[in-house]
Amino acid sequence: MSTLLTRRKFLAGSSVGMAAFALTGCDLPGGSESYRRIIKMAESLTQGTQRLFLSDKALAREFTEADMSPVFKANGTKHPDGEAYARLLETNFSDWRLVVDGMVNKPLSLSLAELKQLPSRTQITRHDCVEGWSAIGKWTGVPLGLLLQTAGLAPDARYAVLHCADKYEKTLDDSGRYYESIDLVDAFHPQTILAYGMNGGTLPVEHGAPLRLRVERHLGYKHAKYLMRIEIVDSFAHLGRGHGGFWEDRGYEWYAGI
Ligand SMILES: Nc1nc2c(c(=O)[nH]1)N[C@H]1C(S)=C(S)[C@@H](COP(=O)(O)O)O[C@H]1N2
Ligand SMILES: [Mo]
Repeated sequence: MSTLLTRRKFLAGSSVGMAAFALTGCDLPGGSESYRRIIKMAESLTQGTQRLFLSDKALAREFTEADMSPVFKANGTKHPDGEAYARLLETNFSDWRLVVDGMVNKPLSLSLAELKQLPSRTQITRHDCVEGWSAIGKWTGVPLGLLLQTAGLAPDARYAVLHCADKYEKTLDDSGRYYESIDLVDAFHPQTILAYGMNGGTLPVEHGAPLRLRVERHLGYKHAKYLMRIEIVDSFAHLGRGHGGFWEDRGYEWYAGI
């Protein structure tokens, strides 16, 4: 089962091996150190790497512009409460950073402007919510796999945990904060992107600005909005109520495949 996959097994037997993970010491002008490292990584990505990630799982169906829903419902949090988010929004997210840390060799900290300059993917997909509605939308963002390759995963890394800015429920133990987790197969899946664009424009606040996950072969609640931090872990038992996500902690399936 995919959830049992560790990075070690993931890479075992692959001819891509460490070549795709090799970094050169060459400096690029501008941007943060994290940004420069990702740019170098993007240059060294080979077609073999892409095929490695593709071979494991099929792509979710992609649609055409003509299929796009005229109205895409917003669900769950539509505007995070609190001063911290209000301040970020006020300055157009110029002070926001995405942090990638946990079981990585080198943590990353990336501004929205830096994310937007990285290689991107645009996909038109159908979003299915457990509440019984679907909508087809166009998403643009940076492949999560690229960031994880650059950060470099520890041998026992197993999940990417997505920490969000919003508290869906106000609880004393802080378990109301929205979070999600996915395994490494989904994290490196080519359609798994961190989206800053929707339907050809900037990702609106109600849909998760400045950044939200798209993990296309899963139900709506896995697509975490208002991303702040991606933490690589070997277990999510210590997070929230221990089931790997806000809705999982309230009885929903962790895998949530479509
Ligand atoms: N941070 C956060 N992410 C979230 C939610 C939420 O309430 N907070 N709701 C989830 C649910 S149930 C769905 S269906 C989708 C809705 O995404 P949309 O608002 O873009 O339609 O976001 C998911 N991600
Ligand atoms: Mo949902």
